[in-house]
Amino acid sequence: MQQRPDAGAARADAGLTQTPTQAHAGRRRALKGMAAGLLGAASSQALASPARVDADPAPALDIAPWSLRQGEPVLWHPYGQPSSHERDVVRRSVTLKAATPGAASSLAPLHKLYGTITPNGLVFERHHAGIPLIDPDAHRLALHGLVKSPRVFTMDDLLRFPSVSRIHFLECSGNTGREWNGPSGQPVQVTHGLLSCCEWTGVPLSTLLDEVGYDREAKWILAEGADGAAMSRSIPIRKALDDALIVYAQNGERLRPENGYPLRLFLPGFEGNMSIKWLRRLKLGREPFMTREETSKYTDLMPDGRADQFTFVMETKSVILQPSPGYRLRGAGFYEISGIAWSGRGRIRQVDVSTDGGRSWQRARLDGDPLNRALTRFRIGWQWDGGPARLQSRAVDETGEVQPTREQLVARRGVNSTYHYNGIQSWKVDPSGELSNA
Ligand SMILES: Nc1nc2c(c(=O)[nH]1)N[C@H]1C(S)=C(S)[C@@H](COP(=O)(O)O)O[C@H]1N2
Ligand SMILES: [Mo]
Repeated sequence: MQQRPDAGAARADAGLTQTPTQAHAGRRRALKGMAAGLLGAASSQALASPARVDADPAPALDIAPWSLRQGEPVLWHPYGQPSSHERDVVRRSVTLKAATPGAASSLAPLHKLYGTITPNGLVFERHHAGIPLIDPDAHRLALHGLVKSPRVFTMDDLLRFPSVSRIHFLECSGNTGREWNGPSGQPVQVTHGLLSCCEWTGVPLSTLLDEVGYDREAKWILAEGADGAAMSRSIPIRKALDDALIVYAQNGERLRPENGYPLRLFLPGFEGNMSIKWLRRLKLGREPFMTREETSKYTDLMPDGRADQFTFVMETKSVILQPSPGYRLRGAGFYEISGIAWSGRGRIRQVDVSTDGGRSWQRARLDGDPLNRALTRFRIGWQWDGGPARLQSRAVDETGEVQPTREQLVARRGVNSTYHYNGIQSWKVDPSGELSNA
């Protein structure tokens, strides 16, 4: 066996060999910063040290078996995989009450995601007729209707156009729908998991419209998928010219089959349903096309029995992910509360957090500069006194739109709606440390 370099020296470089007294003093400094209740943005950062005050460092500095031998070879997994210890960080599926087995969705494990980008293997899925496995060489995108020169593009054609990469969230308008009638008892993966955020790469739709010379009479575009559901929606031309993308890559690699490979439409901030996957056709017309998905479905039934149609924008919303139901707090003391906020109207301006069910609020700190129509991470320190608590977050976007309480939402829209629920979410904390959606 090979001789190891001096492990102690290597660890001293990494700053891990503090004497117990040094560690103790540092810890005391950190603890002094802890006021009662929520800790504001400035003070909380220094407090998140997980080290135990009286821990004896000696056993922890023993050499572990994996430090004494060669590790797995390079290309252990030619396509990398998470640690086997993260086996439970997976999408969960829900089969919907539908006549076909392909009508299903899977939910992203938001409670185990820590930044704002959803890894490709964990992006939520919503299919109306399963996942078509498409040969990219055989795939075509037709652009026709009110245009000067109709065109059929191959994937190779599309890859030659000037491209952009942008970070945006994608949310199904059915997300959080089960909270309309009050707390569902479900954890955040189930209540909010029809949500992801990726870096999307493709061609601006406006570029393709210029290419075919669109007629100024055209006000709507029909987008149609190549799946068995032939999913189709009408897109206002204004959105198409503004920020719509014809996407072929997510998070740096080509789209996954379940997210639209080889080509999808992407409409930033609009309900997920309109971002047609496996895109095969765009047809320009004067009127909306009144497809099944925008007449019978994806409309919002109001208390007076009428339905709102073409409710495209996903409203201002936020949710606490850590901690959330499934987590258990281990005793009174410091915790960081962290979650995500987003708005289909633009950037997140502010997120406030309450630990007393909305009686008092404190401003959370936002990571970096919030991006347009993307998830924004918020964080705030919390000193739990060990008593009952109720954690809530409330987002405000750059247009001044404030995330409503469930009561405010119900007063405006009744409880007939399925889609577009963006109410403030509440996690109950028991003195035992157990969290629940109650
Ligand atoms: N062709 C096609 N496009 C589709 C769908 C579909 O079933 N077929 N589902 C829509 C719905 S309802 C949503 S919420 C999003 C989900 O995208 P994702 O599966 O990549 O998360 O795709 C939309 N585009
Ligand atoms: Mo959806």
